[in-house]
Amino acid sequence: MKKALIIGGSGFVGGYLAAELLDAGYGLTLTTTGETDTNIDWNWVKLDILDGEAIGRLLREGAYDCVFHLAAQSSAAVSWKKPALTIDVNVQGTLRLLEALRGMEKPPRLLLIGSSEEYGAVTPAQCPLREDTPCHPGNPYAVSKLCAEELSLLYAKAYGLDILCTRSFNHVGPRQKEGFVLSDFCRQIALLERSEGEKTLSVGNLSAKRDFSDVRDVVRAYRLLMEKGQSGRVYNVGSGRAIAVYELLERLLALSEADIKISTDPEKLRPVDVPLHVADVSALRADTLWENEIPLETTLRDTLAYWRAQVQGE
Ligand code: A2R
Repeated sequence: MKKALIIGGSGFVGGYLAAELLDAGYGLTLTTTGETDTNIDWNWVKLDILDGEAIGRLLREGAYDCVFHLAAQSSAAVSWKKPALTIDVNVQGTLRLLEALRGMEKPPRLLLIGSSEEYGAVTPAQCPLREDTPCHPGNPYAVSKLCAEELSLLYAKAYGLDILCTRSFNHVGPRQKEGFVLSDFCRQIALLERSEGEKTLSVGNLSAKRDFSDVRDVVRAYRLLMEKGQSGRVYNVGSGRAIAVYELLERLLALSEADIKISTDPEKLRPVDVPLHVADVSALRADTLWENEIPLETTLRDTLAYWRAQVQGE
């Protein structure tokens, strides 16, 4: 049985990745900075990624075959408010992990999870974005992710480490936190469905087109990359299809019986919003035979159902 470690297992993606790996027969350990007595069926370890000694100990004692590095300050919006924390966790944390790996006799394979935010301001003519498209990160989170990726590729080359990286496009689904567009829409709709009087949903820029995938498809791509991906390379993970945010909203509203109006909130408009981000996923497909399987309709229904359950009692 292959032994896997998920660093940052307690977040949105970690839970889905854990289920994917357990289903595929992996032995699994997950890290959290918080309490380890929740989800008692799973093997939790407490870890702060900034504690280099603790990472080294965990890797040596666990003798893992593979490590999925998910731990991050994962919000671009928060990164404007907390740039130092973002750089600490995303860059310094990754560096601590790389240092621990290079000190090992038989280091495990590492999959570093990056973000499409690394591409930043690109023109529609550059889409679909290939992994060799120049990156122009437009917020501290994007800078931190690109820096972590560059460090990882450098360590892979310099020290012969077995590392591969993703640039993951928008992934969505039940349990994603507020502050991400689909969760925000679903939560508002669920609350409005329970409210009296006029129902108005507040939105930001609806014209931006993004590449949305279901998180359950995304974690399958992570497992397949770990099993079949080429060492030392970066892979886009996305659907390869762009959908306008207004279309996402229209399709969600069609799933609700409530009569909901839309109003634009200037606070939610970004000073610079890139009109189109869509992935070229030919490398991921060629190397892993991965395809998106879950239709967007299913993702929208499941996420709205999750938020309807969440807001009960609010
Ligand atoms: O604090 P916890 O137990 O919630 O752990 C979070 C972990 N994390 C850390 N782990 C170790 N040391 C730290 N100093 C530290 N700070 C945060 O990162 C949690 O398990 C995870 C982040 O979860 P989410 O915010 O829900 O991110 P999500 O959506 O699961 O994204 C996974 C990856 C990230 O690298 C994103 O940047 C990328 O996918 O898009």
